[in-house]
Amino acid sequence: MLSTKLLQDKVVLVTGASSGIGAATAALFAKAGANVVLAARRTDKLDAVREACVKANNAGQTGKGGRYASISLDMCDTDHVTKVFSRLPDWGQNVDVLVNNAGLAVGTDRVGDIKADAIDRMLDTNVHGLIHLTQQFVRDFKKRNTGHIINLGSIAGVNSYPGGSVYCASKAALHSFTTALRMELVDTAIRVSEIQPGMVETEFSLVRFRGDQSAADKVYEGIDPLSADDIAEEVVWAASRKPHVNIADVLILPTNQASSYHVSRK
Ligand code: 8X3
Repeated sequence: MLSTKLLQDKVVLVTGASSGIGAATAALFAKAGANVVLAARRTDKLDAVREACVKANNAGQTGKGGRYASISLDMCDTDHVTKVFSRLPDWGQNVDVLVNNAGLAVGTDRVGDIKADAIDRMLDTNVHGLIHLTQQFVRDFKKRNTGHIINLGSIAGVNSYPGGSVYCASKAALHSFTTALRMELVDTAIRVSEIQPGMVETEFSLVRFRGDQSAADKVYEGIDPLSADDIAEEVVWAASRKPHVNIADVLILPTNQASSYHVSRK
């Protein structure tokens, strides 16, 4: 089994930690013996994630980590994002791994019909918020010449599709930003990774279809989609490699998905 030993007692900050990939990732870091700062807009949902972290840490039996903090982070509020350091706990001032997971898609409307608030929410969360937050940590990581930024991209950033113009553009922007950042930091010890999932069954589609469960279910009908845990494993794997190993890009798809357009349903 691959070791996650290098994560023991490290400090990890996960955005969008209240559900789905973020929550699963936080728990898996806790299991590996890391201390985790859970960041989300909906802090009321973080209590359950915190409990899951405690359980996972016990199950991991590393005897390490065990510190968790819940902080509010509204990715659409630039001022709130840029003051993130003031909300970090004392033990979490020196973050080792930043997982930029917060992101969403709103609607499948075609260009011409996309609601202004949907455009703003997607670009503010997936692009602007992520950039503002990353800037805070890059400054700090540079001072300490350490740190790892793991960005959650998407197959949608590789192949765009009709009805996904803004979401796809946001993930393509994330990809370009991540690639340029990796280049800028090439002469440092700071690592920059991007995990690009395909279809993952989480609240993602429910949010996209504004709470319409049957529309959300249709997305995954007849295929065996990825789970939040599948992606958490990739994130934790990337974060736990030796310092000279940078997992640059990981495209992770369900076996019956080959691209945004190639999906085989039973
Ligand atoms: C989500 C993947 O294919 O639904 O990032 O756009 S997809």
